[in-house]
Amino acid sequence: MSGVETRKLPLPHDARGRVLPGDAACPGCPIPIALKVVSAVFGEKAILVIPACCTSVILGTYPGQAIKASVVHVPFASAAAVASGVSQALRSRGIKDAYVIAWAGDGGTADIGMAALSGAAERNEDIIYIMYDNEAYMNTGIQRSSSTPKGAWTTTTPTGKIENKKDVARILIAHGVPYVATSSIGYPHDLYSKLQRAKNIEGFRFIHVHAPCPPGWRFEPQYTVRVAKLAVETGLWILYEYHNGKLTLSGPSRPYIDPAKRKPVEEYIKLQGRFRAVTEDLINEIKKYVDENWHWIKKMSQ
Ligand SMILES: Cc1ncc(C[n+]2csc(CCOP(=O)(O)OP(=O)(O)O)c2C)c(N)n1
Ligand code: SF4
Ligand SMILES: [Mg+2]
Repeated sequence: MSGVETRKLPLPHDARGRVLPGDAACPGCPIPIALKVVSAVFGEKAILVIPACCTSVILGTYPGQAIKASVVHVPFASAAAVASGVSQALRSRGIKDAYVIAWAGDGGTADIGMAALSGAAERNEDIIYIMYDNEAYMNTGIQRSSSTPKGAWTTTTPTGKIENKKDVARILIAHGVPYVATSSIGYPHDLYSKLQRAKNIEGFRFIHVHAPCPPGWRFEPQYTVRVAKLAVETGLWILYEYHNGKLTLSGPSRPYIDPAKRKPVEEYIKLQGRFRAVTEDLINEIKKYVDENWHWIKKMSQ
């Protein structure tokens, strides 16, 4: 398709070997997919700082942990603060060949971790912050977060969430940090390129990874990647990078700047049981939300 980034970077062969089989993830979990890409870029030089979330359970504890990288398990609210401390400690010891990566869920980022995140961004700490967004507190039984989208069922929004999803990437752009990107587990090569770019930038880098969760979103485990791709193809999730004050739309999202090329949002919604109670009026509100987001993207990328 013209205008679409078709470059397929081979992911290093041993990436798979660094995220070990037999972890505690549910079938179809998006987290090991994203972690394999992170491992492909940073290998054993990654120091992952992980607050309480599904990933803490999936990876487990040393020496039985399911990834070949350093992992620091930290309290729920503290990922960005601890990552800042680890980064400063490495700097004071003159260690330059390690990458401090805060890896947190949407609850740990958009809600309880927001103060620490904002502080680290404002100080321009030399860390990479990756928010994997499964759009609810999954580890504790599917409670809504501020990143849950409008209309979605969770155990704390039994008739569907009323509010729109909080846009964390935009909040980080407003902090003026060197690098912000949105990504998706449905496009691992796009995520790979963004992590490579982030690796070579100094200061605070933020990457927001859309991560569909089969039990939490109520779809069958074989559809994880399909749901992730549909989010992009319907224009609901937009892939872009913000670097040096400039916003660039990423290859997989480029066709969808044209509303005529977007798939109907119903295609995304109907695959997920969490949207079962969504009405036609709500679908129209979701469509309006999609259009507003694209309007912002167009304005920012001019
Ligand atoms: C201060 C505090 N409050 C609540 C918890 C319980 N808790 C552990 S993980 C979690 C949910 C995390 O949600 P998210 O960050 O979205 O990650 P996910 O589980 O979805 O991967 C909660 C509420 C905790 N560990 N600490
Ligand atoms: S609840 Fe969702 S994010 Fe958590 S381990 Fe299961 S599939 Fe993965
Ligand atoms: Mg979550």
